[in-house]
Amino acid sequence: MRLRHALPAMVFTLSLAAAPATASQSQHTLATPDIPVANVQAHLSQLQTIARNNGGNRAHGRPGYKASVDWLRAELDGAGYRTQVQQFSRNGATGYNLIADWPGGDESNVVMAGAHLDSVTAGPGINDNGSGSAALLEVALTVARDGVAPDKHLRFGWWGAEELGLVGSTHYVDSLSFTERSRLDAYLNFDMIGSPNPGYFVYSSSGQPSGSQELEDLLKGGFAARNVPTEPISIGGRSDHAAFARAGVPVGGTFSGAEGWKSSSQASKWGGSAGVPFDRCYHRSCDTTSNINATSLDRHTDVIAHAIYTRTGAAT
Ligand code: DPN
Ligand code: CA
Ligand code: ZN
Repeated sequence: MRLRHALPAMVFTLSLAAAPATASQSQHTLATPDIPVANVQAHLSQLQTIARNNGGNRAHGRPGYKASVDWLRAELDGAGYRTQVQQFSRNGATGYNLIADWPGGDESNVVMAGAHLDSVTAGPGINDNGSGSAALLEVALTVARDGVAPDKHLRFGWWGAEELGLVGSTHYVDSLSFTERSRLDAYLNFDMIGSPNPGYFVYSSSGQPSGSQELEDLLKGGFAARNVPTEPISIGGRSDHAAFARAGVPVGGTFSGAEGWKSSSQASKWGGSAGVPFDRCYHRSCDTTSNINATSLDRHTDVIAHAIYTRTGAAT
């Protein structure tokens, strides 16, 4: 009799002890979110309105850039991010980086994702790079809505003056101490992800300083899970991952194509038109919300969320 009573008591004790572990585990195994593309498109409309109200662009040193930073910062502050605006100066004008930290996680293991927020002066810069900027904003808001508590610390960066030669991101990396740099576990870059004649490119880790096979596989795996074929691409020094790579931080990213032309084999696997650019409005006034392929924007955004949730330990 004693034994038969003792057994259920022991099971009861074990299950009590296991309960908190199960609760915290369920936070760590949150499914990768499926981000509604309409939310990302709404941010792009906002950026286009900001450009329209400020002389047609969101370029460094122009009022449309600062208005973009102010809007983005308010969105992130409202969601519970710790935000900072970092200033620099270039060509006689003040530039701004916006850094947003999600409170919590291991600050000696920081996963950082970034996108440049400035446009060229020719137009509103909705694909280049409203798209990467809006996708990161929506992923950040999703993290907040989900109440995600990742193992690693999560930080987002929106860079100024990329179009003048990667100025903002370089300034940010230069501003970090050796210790702060060594705490960066990864830097993921998103520059043009909604191209109207889209490709599905993942930054190649080979031949890229600080290229990371792990990050390349993580991003490729995100597309593969959605049955989207990818190609590796060598971006070299053409976007904001470059300064992080030089500092020895593992880098990766995705890209839907700029002025280059889609080949016929690319058109057969991805659809769209061969023999024309991925983005015929690259750096032109027609880079508006009409210059966005919603399927590309949706897929890249979902893959960004997958990579961020997985790399930080928010999802497994
Ligand atoms: N650096 C981009 C721009 O802002 O013009 C274009 C680009 C991005 C080109 C990534 C190639 C690869
Ligand atoms: Ca989606
Ligand atoms: Zn760009």
